[in-house]
Amino acid sequence: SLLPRLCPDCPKQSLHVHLEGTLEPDLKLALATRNGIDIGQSTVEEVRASYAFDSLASFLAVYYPAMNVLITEQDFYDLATAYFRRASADGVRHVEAFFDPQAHTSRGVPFETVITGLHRAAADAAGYGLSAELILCFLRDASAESAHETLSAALPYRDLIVGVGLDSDERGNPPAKFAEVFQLAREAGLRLTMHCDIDQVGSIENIRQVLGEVRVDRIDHGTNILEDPALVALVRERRIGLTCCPVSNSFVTADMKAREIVELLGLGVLVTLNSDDPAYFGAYVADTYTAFARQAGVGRDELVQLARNSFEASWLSDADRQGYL
Ligand code: ES4
Ligand code: ZN
Repeated sequence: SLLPRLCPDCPKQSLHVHLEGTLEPDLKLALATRNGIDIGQSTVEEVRASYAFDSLASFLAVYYPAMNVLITEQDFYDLATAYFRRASADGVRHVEAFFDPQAHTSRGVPFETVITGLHRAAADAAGYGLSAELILCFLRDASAESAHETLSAALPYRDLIVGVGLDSDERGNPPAKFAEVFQLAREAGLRLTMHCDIDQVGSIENIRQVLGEVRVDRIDHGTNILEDPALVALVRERRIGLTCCPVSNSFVTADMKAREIVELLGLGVLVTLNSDDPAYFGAYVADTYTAFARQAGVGRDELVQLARNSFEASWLSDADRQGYL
């Protein structure tokens, strides 16, 4: 049988984590106290009990209100620093982390407060052996106009972010809705990725859009690409990384997609394992590797390949990448 943790220390990268999804109950309570906010919960157990859901919609309904405790630059610093330190303990050497500025600017928190706190945490991570980059994620259930406004707010800080992504509720919000703002982001020198995970027949159309019209550099989730062998061949040849999140999938789709991940790995696609929202789904990166291996029935060799893939799929410069290999 498998060891409890198969790959606890093998070097890896974390390419699909939402920093707001790393808000652990103890930090949520501490920030609520610090900011004088009544969140209706006063113990870690109560907060943990509130982290309950069984679908994407019920998850998002818990996830966004929880962010109300994030107000000051220091709050964003503390959030990201707790994650970066935890990731470092899992053998993670490099993180490319999402943040959702619209979830904060819509509450009156300035973009500058968010980016300044997160960037300071990313810069300080070098002090404990981790490099960290930030990916600005647009909310796909907000308007394209709101995404444009967010990109405009971000451009003065362009050097503090490596790319842009797209998250939240995919249903009815296809990639093409954001093709123009993603094109502007590319012209500003940013890398592109989008969540593509909708769990229903016909979702392959969203994958066609991200690879065709939008021309992303990575796809977040994306295991349903297996529905079309021509698209599988395309991502393999373009070396487009798929940032899969099996434990997250097990919550919001009741399926880790382990069989699909193993199949894609066998086909030579650049699949990687990631934690998505570890404070909510209960697994950071090393535990995600272990949970996947158990479900998939694979061993250390496959996990090492997945960890290697995470280095190739990252947006490090080739020179920086060599330093890790
Ligand atoms: C997310 Cl699990 C999931 N799905 C879509 N958007 C998200 N943002 C954070 N977690
Ligand atoms: Zn995600």
